[in-house]
Amino acid sequence: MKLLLVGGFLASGKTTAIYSAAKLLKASGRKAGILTNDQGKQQVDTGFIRGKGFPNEEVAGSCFCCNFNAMSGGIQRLHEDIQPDIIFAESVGSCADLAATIINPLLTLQPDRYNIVLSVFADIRLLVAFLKNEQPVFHENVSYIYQKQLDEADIIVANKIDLLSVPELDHAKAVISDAFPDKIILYQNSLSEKGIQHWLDACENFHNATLRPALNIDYDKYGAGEAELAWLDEEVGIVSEDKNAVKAALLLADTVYNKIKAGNYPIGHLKFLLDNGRSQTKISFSPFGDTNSMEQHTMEESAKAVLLVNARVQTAPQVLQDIITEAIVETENTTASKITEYTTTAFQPGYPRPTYRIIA
Ligand SMILES: Nc1nc2c(ncn2[C@@H]2O[C@H](COP(=O)(O)OP(=O)(O)O)[C@@H](O)[C@H]2O)c(=O)[nH]1
Ligand SMILES: [Mg+2]
Repeated sequence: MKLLLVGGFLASGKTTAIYSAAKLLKASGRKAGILTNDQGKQQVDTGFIRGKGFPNEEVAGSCFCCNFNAMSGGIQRLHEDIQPDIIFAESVGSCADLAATIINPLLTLQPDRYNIVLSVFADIRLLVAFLKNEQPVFHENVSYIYQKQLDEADIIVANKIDLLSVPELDHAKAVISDAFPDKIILYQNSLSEKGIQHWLDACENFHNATLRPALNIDYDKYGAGEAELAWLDEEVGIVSEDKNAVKAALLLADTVYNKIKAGNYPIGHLKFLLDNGRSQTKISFSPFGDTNSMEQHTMEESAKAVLLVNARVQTAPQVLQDIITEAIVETENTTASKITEYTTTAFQPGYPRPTYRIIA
């Protein structure tokens, strides 16, 4: 079974690429199953993938490596339920050491079953800034995770090349190929079918059934990196007598983003799933995210909407909780809407304790 394990930092474009690849495969009569993952329990990515109608299993409340059995169970269920040609498994963006904790255990437990490729995605702008060590965006322990993710890749996907000019891309290619002379590197635009097809072809052509070498990783530093980041998951309901619940939801998203920016808290990924009862849209702000959701989205207006917030930001959980509370009050006042918090959790990921760690 072909298992495409898709790792890489927060907001690097993993879900976008998986969704586009699954669509392409479907168009050519092939079936994809998708396993989503996050330490949070209410995942924008899971809602997005299910909303698009793709077969999905989810590992929630833990990364894959710390709940290996949930991950392998999810793969097994996808296999039994839909007999997919390919399974995509997207690991949470703060996770590293996947070769030793996921690939090697799968290859050891069922040696003849899996044909695994680990693609590690990176936003090409962040990758170049990281490699040139220019004004680090994140704490050094977070950057440590970033480095370790790249070190163990079978394929590095330097993504979002459409956001660079031709000279910038040439420069980026020189910096990246210099840093990873022995790796397969794809320079990709995941918004283009051609880019996605090229990635799928590279994964199809990659074969390595042997145990991967051990990554030299200091778990205390890795754990400290994860602890620098705060997670907030919150679902709110918006009711508007003036039938502008969508506008209120978009304003809430922008207000949360602007407050995080104003506090200078580096954004790993700030994402929202907006549902007006008839359709859904995903809104994303990344470390370089200067997207304004009000300009981007033209969803049909509605008297009611539900907004799921997933914020992964370098700060303390309470800071995120306060920001969302303030943003709700401001949005209610500006739009004359009523916003109810249905569920909320804010936390830091715990120390990584993998179920298995098998080294070659
Ligand atoms: N311009 C551009 N944006 C991209 C590309 N790939 C992903 N994105 C955007 O990057 C953001 C984060 O993408 P997502 O797939 O959710 O990242 P993940 O956290 O790694 O799963 C979203 O706004 C995507 O639309 C790309 O190749 N080009
Ligand atoms: Mg994702």
